[in-house]
Amino acid sequence: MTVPPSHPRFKSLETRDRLAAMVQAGVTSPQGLIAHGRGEAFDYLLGEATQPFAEEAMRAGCAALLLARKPVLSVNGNIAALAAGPMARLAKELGAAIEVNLFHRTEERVARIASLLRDAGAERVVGEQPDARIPGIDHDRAKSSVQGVYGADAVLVPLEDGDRAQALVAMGKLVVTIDLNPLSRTARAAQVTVVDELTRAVPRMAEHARALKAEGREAQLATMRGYDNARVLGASLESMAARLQRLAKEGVR
Ligand code: PTJ
Repeated sequence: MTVPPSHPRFKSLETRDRLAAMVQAGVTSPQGLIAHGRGEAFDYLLGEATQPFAEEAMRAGCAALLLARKPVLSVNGNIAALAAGPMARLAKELGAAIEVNLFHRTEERVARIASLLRDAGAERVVGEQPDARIPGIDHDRAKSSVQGVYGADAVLVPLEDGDRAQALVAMGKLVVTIDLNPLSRTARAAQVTVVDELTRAVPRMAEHARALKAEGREAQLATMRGYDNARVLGASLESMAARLQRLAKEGVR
């Protein structure tokens, strides 16, 4: 890392360095860098901060995953690079398994990500020996596991491909995503969309999960009943639009 911590964009530049190193280490796909850049652009529009509509979605997503019989968290190359430890802790809070489920799948990358997750403390990691296919998806990215995403009734699929998110919904699963782009097909297909940055959202979701466990099943059910993803997606767009209008009025310096 050549950028000093005093640089005003230090965190962003440090994250880019980490992703670039993880591409070289064979964990993240080169395409993951492009996906990250798109996310960064939307994070500017959010003000690079977790907004109330994201908190609401995180709480609903955690309630859904706690109420599920078989909750599963899906991890790809970007998530492994940026949030392996927090995903392992979230899985523990939710009693969930983790599946390494890749868009640009290679067996070497699956194995590296699985061992990264285990080193970070994850207890139940599957995906290395896929034994099922997600219907309606061509190519290797359909590969899944009965003990993982395929057999789950609720899934957290952050930074997900739109086709696969739609296929998971079509299988009858409750789909929770984290995606900075509220216009993406995944954001619109999911039943719960957390419009927030991954490294802010995952640790915060672990806190919501802990709180909801203490509140009990009735509170979890009430949280889900009161949740409306279309309203939350609308609020995210309104927040971005309002911020742009405010900046346009005040003058961007
Ligand atoms: O490791 P693989 O092979 O499974 O590939 C993973 C990527 C991410 C490359 C693949 O799933 C992909 O191409 O994803 P998309 O279709 O580009 O979607 C990624 C979405 O995540 C986009 O809508 C981005 O805006 C969003 N995004 C990117 N970085 C972040 C993010 N959302 C939250 N936090 C981020 N850090």
